[in-house]
Amino acid sequence: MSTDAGKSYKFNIQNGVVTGVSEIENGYLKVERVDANETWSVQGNQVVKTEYDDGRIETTTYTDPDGDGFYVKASEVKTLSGTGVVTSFESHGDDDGHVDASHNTSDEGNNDTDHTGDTDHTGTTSVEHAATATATAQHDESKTGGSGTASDDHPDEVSDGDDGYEYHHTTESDHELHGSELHDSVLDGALGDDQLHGGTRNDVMDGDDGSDTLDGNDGDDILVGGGENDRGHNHLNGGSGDDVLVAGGSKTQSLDDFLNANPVLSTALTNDAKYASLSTLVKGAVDDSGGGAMNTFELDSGNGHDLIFNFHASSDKLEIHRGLNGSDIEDTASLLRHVDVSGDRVTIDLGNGNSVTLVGIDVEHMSEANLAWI
Ligand SMILES: [Ca+2]
Ligand SMILES: [Ca+2]
Ligand SMILES: [Ca+2]
Ligand SMILES: [Ca+2]
Repeated sequence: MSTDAGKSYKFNIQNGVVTGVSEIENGYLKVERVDANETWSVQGNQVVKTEYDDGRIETTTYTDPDGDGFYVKASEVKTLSGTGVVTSFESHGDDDGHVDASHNTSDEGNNDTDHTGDTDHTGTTSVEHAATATATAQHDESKTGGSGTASDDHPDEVSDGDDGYEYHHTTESDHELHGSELHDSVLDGALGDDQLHGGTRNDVMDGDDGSDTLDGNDGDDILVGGGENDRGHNHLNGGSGDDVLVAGGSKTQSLDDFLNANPVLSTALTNDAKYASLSTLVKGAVDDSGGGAMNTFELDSGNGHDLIFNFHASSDKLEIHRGLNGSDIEDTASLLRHVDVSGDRVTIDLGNGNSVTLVGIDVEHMSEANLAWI
């Protein structure tokens, strides 16, 4: 959160146990009380705080990139207690221990051991996602992908979950589903080529196999092109709001590295029935090839702060509207002026307070072939 800007932390660590916490803010050191609802642990060179608050588990990771004993907050993941549903995922940038409270953007600092404290990043791109505010513990709808054949009766079934979501399913091939304007929706594609249109609320959409078109519309949405066996050509557009977009096709090595470094996120994605394709993807084998899937992520004006996961440098593309947000982004050269690379993350400032961050990607193999322009 922005209130964390300007803060760093010092930990007393004895025999691998955190025995004291101090917070340094604007040069002042303050000894923090360790509340009963929080536990601290040392994991490698990271310190992890787990806090239970109002039904939520908040896991905060602190890193000390330059080894000077002053830690900074690297990431913060909130999940619903008992369900593992991620309600908020946030990475904080601070590569070299200094923070500038006057900025509200910075590059991502999570897991950036190879980051060399580079030069011109301007603050903190804090990407925050709060799409899934409710639990799905009771929802045991296990998406099988179906047979791909049309169902006789209700190809477009709608049901109210007891989790606040309205569930839209289809067992019919090449179907079109529309989310609700009143409720958060789950749009569940089948094996064919589906068109999934989110409503204005926070939707969860999963294309599954086939060449799917996913349009999140307003709200903070989660869009998944398909699982690890997806061979489709998927087109994903989060729309406005802060969306999480996941490429269909095989799991990349760098995504796996990222998930391993963020087990809370991995567990949440694996457990939640709403992410059926993603769950198989998380558990699947690493194969950077993409397996023949092609995913296109369309970026237009006012996209908010989107996160893209499982981007395959071999086959996936960002499709960028020229001059979006009134920016000077017109081609590769102008785009590169807006790109900030931090470890296996690439953040592009798309202008006017909008950005996209590709998380856990194979930066070395990215090329112009990963860009398309419209
Ligand atoms: Ca599909
Ligand atoms: Ca698909
Ligand atoms: Ca939506
Ligand atoms: Ca968006």
